[in-house]
Amino acid sequence: MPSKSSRRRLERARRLISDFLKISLELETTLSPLVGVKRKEREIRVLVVGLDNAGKTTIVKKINGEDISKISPTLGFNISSLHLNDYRLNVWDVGGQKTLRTFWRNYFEKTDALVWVVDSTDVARLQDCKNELDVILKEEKLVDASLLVLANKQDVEGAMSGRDIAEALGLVSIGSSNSVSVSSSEVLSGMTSNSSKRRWRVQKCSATTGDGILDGFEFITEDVGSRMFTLD
Ligand SMILES: Nc1nc2c(ncn2[C@@H]2O[C@H](COP(=O)(O)OP(=O)(O)O)[C@@H](O)[C@H]2O)c(=O)[nH]1
Ligand SMILES: [Mg+2]
Repeated sequence: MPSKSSRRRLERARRLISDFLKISLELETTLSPLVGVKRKEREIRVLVVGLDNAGKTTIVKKINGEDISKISPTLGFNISSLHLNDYRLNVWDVGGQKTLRTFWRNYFEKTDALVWVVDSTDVARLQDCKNELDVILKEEKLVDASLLVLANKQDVEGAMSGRDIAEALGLVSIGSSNSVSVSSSEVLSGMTSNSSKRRWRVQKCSATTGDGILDGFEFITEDVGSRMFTLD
């Protein structure tokens, strides 16, 4: 149980984050001409979530070209910007520890794509990982967001395969291949089976070597791009 004072601190942090997000969203709306600019600039808002220790911060720092040798657990959030295929991806990395997961909903507003990072070596927490993903996928504000699952830490021997992870997360029903395609590099993709038309992809990657990360983000530019910017 967190102590009373740390609960108070968490509550204060939650309020601050929430106020900050409200102000930034209001600014975006008030300065309506900027919305036009936003469309021209082809901005995509990406939320990176997943259990703590999955490698979220390492992934975000790696795409930013930052030093990944000293990364400590994320208590608040990191924002970074990635230019890819004529899009600007604003990438939000949010702390994933159990006590911080209640803050995730502060970031859902206007999210175009969800990146769910999985530690492919953490078999013990795979069920926990599925449960948290199920909760987040039910969020009203995220029904249209594309889903990229990054099966991270593939550089570690014995890491689970993309298919193992897709099955464990319930994206692929075991023994069935309905609406799932598997490419030669073992990238799995499909649509979720609920009423939303969410497209997903499971991409193997390693934040340490950088392998697979940009391939995953390419899916976001393709999928969000085809949904949002077809009139441009
Ligand atoms: N071997 C390996 N370790 C990784 C990889 N990605 C992250 N890590 C390590 O996993 C730990 C947690 O990473 P971090 O980015 O803080 O995870 P977060 O809690 O999801 O933000 C750190 O010790 C990282 O160095 C990876 O692809 N391979
Ligand atoms: Mg982190």
